[in-house]
Amino acid sequence: MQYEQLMKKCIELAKMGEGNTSPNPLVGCVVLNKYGEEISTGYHKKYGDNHAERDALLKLKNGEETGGTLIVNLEPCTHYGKTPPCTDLIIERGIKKVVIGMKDVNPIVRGNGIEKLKKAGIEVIQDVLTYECERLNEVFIKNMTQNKVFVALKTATTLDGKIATNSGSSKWITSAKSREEVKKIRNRYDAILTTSSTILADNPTMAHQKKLILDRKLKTNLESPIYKEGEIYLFNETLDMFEGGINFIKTPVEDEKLNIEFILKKAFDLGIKSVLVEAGGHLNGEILKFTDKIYHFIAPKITADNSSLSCFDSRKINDINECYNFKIERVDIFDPDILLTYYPISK
Ligand code: AOF
Ligand code: ZN
Repeated sequence: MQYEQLMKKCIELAKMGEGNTSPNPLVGCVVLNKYGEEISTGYHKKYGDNHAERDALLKLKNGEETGGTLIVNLEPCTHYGKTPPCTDLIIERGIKKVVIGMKDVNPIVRGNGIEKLKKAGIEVIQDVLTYECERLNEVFIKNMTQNKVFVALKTATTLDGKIATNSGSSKWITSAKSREEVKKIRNRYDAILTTSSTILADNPTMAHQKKLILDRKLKTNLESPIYKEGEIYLFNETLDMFEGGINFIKTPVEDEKLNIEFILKKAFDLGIKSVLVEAGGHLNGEILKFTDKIYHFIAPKITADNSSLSCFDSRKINDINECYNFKIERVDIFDPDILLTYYPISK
């Protein structure tokens, strides 16, 4: 109980690295002296930089951490990677107690960190705010345990689940505040994923350093704003080449659709650990079964028009029990809209 507030602080510190640590985890750390007073904090700022524990400990120069406590959301590492093992530094600095949010899922660490600390006579307290720590590193966990890309999806709809009218009019359903939040969400993921239909309908820029574009028949104009910046991966049914700054990737087709499993596997092979899908109802519906998390903005508007376009639209079902089911994790307000964050129930 007494360490929950400090673990929350580690999580907040860790989030300062959001968008910069991939493929590594988000980690924050707090150090207390032997009297229980906070004397240092640290976090993993970007890939290749010091781990959070090292960042926090190296700020201390006078030995005031001797006999103290270190709180960290992820089990400290034991391997020589970009930096020497954090466990060694923790032991060297005379820390007496280590409080950990979750075990590391990285097979080269998993459990070894805890064991090494205990062998050195350090008291280890485990599983403090584990659920929150696991959510914080949900991308890292999926990558490490399943060797797959984490798929998040963002949609913005009216109260009746529509993303545009039948003629494609969609600007803007949600408020400027919501659209600002979308930029922050994008920053959490390695790449965005969209389709030719969205490009042809909205001609968006979708600022991001990596973009996966699904355009089976290469219908989009390569001069469109979306192609102007970032690394582009253009999944299509014919071309396999690198030209004009674009990676064309020939993709298998089934039922006149590009094979999504192939695309997601390819992305992972390319070192893309997470994607944010920002597309229309057809792709959203198709990719739903591969989706790990949904950000759903809802504006207090109703089209009351059945021919308006729906946010998930890829099949016909007869039995209501065939629905995809979710657990709503959060409700945030971006006045006057809400943002629902939800997860598929089976995950
Ligand atoms: C981090 N930051 O604060 C902690 C990590 O690529 P390396 O050599 O830096 O090692 C990355 C692994 O280290 C990572 O997969 C995780 O298991 C462990 N802990 N990593 O990047 C940190 N504490
Ligand atoms: Zn480490």
